[in-house]
Amino acid sequence: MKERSILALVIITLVMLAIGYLVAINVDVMPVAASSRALLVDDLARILFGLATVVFIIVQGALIYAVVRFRKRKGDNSDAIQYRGNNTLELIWTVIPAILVTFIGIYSFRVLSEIEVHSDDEMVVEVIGQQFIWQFRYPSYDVRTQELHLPVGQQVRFEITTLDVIHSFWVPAFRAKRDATPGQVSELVITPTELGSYPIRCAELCGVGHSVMNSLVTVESEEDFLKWIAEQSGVLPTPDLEETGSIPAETEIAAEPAQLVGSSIFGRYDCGVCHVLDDAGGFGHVGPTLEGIGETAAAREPAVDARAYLLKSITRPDAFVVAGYSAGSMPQNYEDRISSEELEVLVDYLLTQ
Ligand code: HEC
Ligand SMILES: [Cu+2]
Repeated sequence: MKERSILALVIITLVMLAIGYLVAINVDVMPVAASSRALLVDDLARILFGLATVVFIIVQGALIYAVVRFRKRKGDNSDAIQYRGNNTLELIWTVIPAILVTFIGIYSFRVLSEIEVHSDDEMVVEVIGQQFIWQFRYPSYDVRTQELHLPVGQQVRFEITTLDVIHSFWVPAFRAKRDATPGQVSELVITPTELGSYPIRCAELCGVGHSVMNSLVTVESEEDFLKWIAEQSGVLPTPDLEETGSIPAETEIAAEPAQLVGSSIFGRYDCGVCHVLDDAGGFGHVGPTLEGIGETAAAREPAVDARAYLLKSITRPDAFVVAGYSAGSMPQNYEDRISSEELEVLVDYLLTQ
C-alpha cells in the first residue's frame, strides 16, 4: 500500500512537471519582442505561467477529487469522520509554496536588475504626456515630434514627464511601462532590437481621450534614423526651456509682427497637435479645426462676442463645448500655463484667422 502511494505520487509529480514545462514553452500570448529586455521579461512570464498552471491543476484537481470521492451518497445519513490536524500535510503545503515564492522572488529580482542596467552611450529621449497626446524631444538633436523613432541596437533612456495628470508610457513590444507623474521625471531604459513599428499606449486612465492617447515607435537603422531626424528639424517649434512661458517685453513685441508672435505662441503651447491651423502649422484632429475661427467664434454663442468666446475657450474649455466633442477633452490648465499677455496676443491672432 505504502509503495503504491509513493509510486502514484512520483508519477503525478512527473506528469505535473511535464505539463508545466509544456505550458511554459508554448505560451504565446505576448506581442513581438522588440527590445533586449523583452526576452528576459518573456522568459520570466513563461516560467510564472508554467508554475501557475501546475499549482492550478493540483489545487483544482484535489478539490474536484474531494468533492467527487467524499460526496454524500444516497441513504447515507451518518456523520462524516472527524479529523483534527495533519502535520505532514501542513508541512508540505507550507514548505513547497515557500520554496516557490523564494525562487520567484530571487529570479524576478535578477531580471529586474538586469533590465535596468545603463550603458555609457545611451541616447536620451524626453517623453512628455499630456491629455491626450505623447510628445518626444530629442535634446541632442533639438527636435520635437509626436512619433517616436529609434535607431536599432542603441540604448535609450526615456525621461518621462507629464504636463497635466498622471499618464503611463507603455510600449508593449518593448515590455516597458512607466508612469508619467506630475512634477517628477521617471526614467526607463530600453534597447530596441527588432526593426519595425510598434504601438505606444497610455496605460493610465487619464480622461475622456485616454483611449486615443496612442502613438507609434519606429525602430530603424541608424542611417534611416538620422535621415528622419533631419526631416523633423523645424517641423514643430522647439520650446526654449529657459524661456519660462512669458513673452519678451512689449517693445520687442511691437518690433516683431504680431501675427508671427501669435503663431509661435500657438506652437509653443502645442495647440496645433489637436487643432488644424495651417498658418501656425497646426495639424491635429483631436479638436475642431481652427481654420476661420475668427469668423466662427462670433457666431458660436449669441451672448458672447468673439474675443470673449476665444479667451474662455482656451482658459475654461468646458464653459463652451463645440458640438460633436466632449467636455474635458481639451487641456484644462492653460490658464495657469499661459500668461495673460500671451493670451491676449494668442486671441488677437486667432481673431485674424
Ligand atoms: C489635447 C487636445 C487639445 C489641445 C492641446 C488644445 N485643444 Fe483646443 N480644443 C480641443 C477640443 C477637443 C475642443 C472641442 C471641445 C471644447 O470645445 O472644449 C477644443 C476647442 C477649442 C476652441 C473652440 C473652437 C470652436 O470651434 O469653437 C478653441 C478656440 C481652442 N480649442 C483653442 C485652443 C488653443 C488656442 C490651444 C492651445 C493653447 C488649444 N486649443 C489646445 C482640444 C485641444
Ligand atoms: Cu494618458
